[in-house]
Amino acid sequence: MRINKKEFAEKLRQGDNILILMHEQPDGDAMGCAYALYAALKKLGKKSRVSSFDEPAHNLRFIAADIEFEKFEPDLIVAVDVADLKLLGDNWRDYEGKIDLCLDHHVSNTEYARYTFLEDTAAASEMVYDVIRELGVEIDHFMAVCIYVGVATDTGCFRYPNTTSRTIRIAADMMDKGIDAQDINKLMFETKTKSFVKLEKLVNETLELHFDDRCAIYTITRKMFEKSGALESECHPITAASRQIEGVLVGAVIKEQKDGSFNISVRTNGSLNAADICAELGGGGHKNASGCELGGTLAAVKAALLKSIERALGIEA
Ligand SMILES: [Mn+2]
Repeated sequence: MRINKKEFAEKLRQGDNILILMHEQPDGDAMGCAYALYAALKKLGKKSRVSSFDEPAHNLRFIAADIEFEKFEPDLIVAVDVADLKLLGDNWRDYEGKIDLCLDHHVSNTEYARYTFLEDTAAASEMVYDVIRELGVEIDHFMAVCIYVGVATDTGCFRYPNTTSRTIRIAADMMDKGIDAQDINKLMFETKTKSFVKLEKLVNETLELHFDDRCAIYTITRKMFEKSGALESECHPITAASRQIEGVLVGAVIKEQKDGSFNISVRTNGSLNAADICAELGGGGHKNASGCELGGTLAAVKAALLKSIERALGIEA
């Protein structure tokens, strides 16, 4: 059932021991949402903890660094920025039918939770900002850092087409709380690990251009991860790079997963709909940023992806 921010805040108020779940390989928005909400609930005197299947990326660990969670049996389970239960990770079945609340900004949300608060915002952290205000909790420095990290991540540091004036107003509000936005931006957007640079070099060799150079595809194999020592959680800049090539309307990254299947990230420019491209392949997401997962050989996966992209580009088969 769909609920609004007021009802979402009300349901949170009813819980005492609240477990917050993030998707696997949590990104800045997932971390921002979860930890800002956690901090707000603590302010209300509730027990809370954040849980995720994977460790956050190296450049996001500072958020959780000083936090020690208490142990408790949850009476309320909340998922934030999680479009589909399966995105919780390999143990997703443990939570089947058990998610009470979901706060999310993916229009493809499968409404797996009892109550879903869904808006089409640039970052889910914008919604958490609203909820914290609805709860009547004052946003402190830590929450401000979390929310800033969230909105900055999902807007590519305020450059992606999903960025709205409201996103920037929220970021400005967080800066007024005294956060060092420059420091956070440097860590998140201007710093690469050496292992990532090695991975980038290998991945650049895989670039393929299709459909009169309007489509760019990069491939990342397990071997490349092994060779470079880079982590999966570091791959976001490669995904972003796929649509940065001049004239490219759709960029995609095909990433081999540990179980041999493939994770596909699709990014589009302008009016081309990435969610439509991924929906045909069983996935979904946002208009300019979506994803899906496919089994089979790399060649078969690439062929299926190209077919869907071809259709989106309106090319006759
Ligand atoms: Mn998000």
